[in-house]
Amino acid sequence: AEIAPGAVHVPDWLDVERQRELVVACREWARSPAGLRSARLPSGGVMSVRTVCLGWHWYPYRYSRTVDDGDGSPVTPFPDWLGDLGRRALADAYGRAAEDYRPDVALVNFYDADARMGMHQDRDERSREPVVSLSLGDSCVFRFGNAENRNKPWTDVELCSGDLFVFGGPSRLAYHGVPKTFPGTGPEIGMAAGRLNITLRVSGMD
Ligand code: MD3
Ligand code: FE
Repeated sequence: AEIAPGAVHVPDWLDVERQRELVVACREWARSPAGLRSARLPSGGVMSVRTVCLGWHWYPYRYSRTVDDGDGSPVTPFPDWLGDLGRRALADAYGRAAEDYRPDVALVNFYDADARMGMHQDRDERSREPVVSLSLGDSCVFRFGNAENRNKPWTDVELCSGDLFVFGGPSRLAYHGVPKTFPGTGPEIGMAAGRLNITLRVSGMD
């Protein structure tokens, strides 16, 4: 379903076996040296979501090759198979070839029952190529807003385990957030609890 120009939701895109494989991969990434951490905001706040970065390290509000706001570990590489998955995702969502889509960053966000993500824009990438989002585990309310400010109008969409969402074109700079998750709603895919979201992006870095 096209929620807005360039914002396409494909429910149930990943079958349960693929979801399990991604959960296994996320667990390995979380154990790597540059593993799960809660980003500290310049305001002094700490994000309630915990994140693993692949390819490039993201911290508010830039990208680096090493964990510059932590112990300086090298960032876990972005695997080729994840780029293939991103191209298939874009092709399925937009119904067109996507061989030229070359994501080089993945942000893996883990939400426990209390975690939220406030309304924000993703503008730290130096490219305006689409963002691919994959959801695993508990369902959530995903709030998709407008490109002008963090306020209404917005559309609330329920995102479930296995759902794909692609944000490109005029939707790439829309404000968005996750005001709520629904604990205990996830399928049996090897996650004890919580929600995972994987986003694939083009950093525009070299
Ligand atoms: C719309 N993640 O990592 S995914 C983020 O569920 C982020 O963890 C949320 O927002 C999550 O920055 C939402 C959906 C999403 C991701 C990136 C977008 C929507 C987007 C970039 C531009 C526009
Ligand atoms: Fe975002």
